[in-house]
Amino acid sequence: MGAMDHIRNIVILTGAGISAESGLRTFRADDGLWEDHPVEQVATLQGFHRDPDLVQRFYDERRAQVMAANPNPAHLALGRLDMAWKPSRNRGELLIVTQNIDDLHERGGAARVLHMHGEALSAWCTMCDARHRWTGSLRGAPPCPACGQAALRPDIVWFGEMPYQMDRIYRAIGNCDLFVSIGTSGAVYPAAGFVQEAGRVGAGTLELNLEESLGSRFFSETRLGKASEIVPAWVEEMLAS
Ligand code: BJW
Repeated sequence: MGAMDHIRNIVILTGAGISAESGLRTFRADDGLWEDHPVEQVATLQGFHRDPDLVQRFYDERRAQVMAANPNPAHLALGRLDMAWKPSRNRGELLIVTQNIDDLHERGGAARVLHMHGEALSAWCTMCDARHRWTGSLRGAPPCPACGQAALRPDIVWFGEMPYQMDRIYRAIGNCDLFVSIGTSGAVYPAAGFVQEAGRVGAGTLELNLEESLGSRFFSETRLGKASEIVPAWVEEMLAS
């Protein structure tokens, strides 16, 4: 990678691996979430229509797990970077694009966080389009607090649905000098394609992951290890540059 002092704008993509050490299961590991919850049952609109109760139960459990989890040193390090890396401090822009539905980046101190696959602690009304912070259960079709209809679903982007805020994400990638991917397997598009997009605009590309991923060959540098160790080390490097 080029000299760190040429880096101004940073985009950081995170996936389930960054929250693994907080006790939240990843998807594609042998003991991952998809092992006992088939994707097509719990992460598609068709699955939801077929058995809403099953899907609501799955996300009720995920919501409870998220609330019981705490940010780990990787979230906290990104929180420090987010606080420090600002144009007003002669650095540049920063955006954390997370595929995760947990709120551990926010609780780890980061403010510039975009949840491209939705949020566990949000319910979306399919009748009036309102979104509500939701910490309890969605089973039994509770009424939407805004319109009263029993039309709330988890505010989650399922397969075949458009991830959130794609324009903003591509704009940030188009302007970045460094793209960093943390704890994601590179199996799910469009997120898996961001590294190539960043490469096209001449940005440096760095992968921080436990093991080689499907996308490793697209990165200019890959560092392997636990997020709780390699993310704080990288953040210290950035803050010292
Ligand atoms: C550690 C660690 C530690 C472990 N430290 N690291 C192009 C080609 C083929 C198919 C498609 C394509 N473009 C789109 C598609 C379809 C589809 C798709 O990608 N399918 C693939 C499976 C091939 N994509 C979509 O449908 C997306 N929508 C879309 O493209 O819209 C456009 C469109 C719409 C309509 C018509 C036409 C086009 C939507 C994708 C939605 C994904 N949703 C999910 C579930 C919801 C959220 C939830 O329930 O939590 O999001 S799927 C699931 O996978 C979840 C995750 O965010 C996502 C990514 O997983 P992630 O984070 O990478 O986790 P893992 O488990 O895979 O990897 C963890 C990694 O961490 C591993 O590498 C470990 O080694 C590592 N790790 N411990 C560091 N301690």
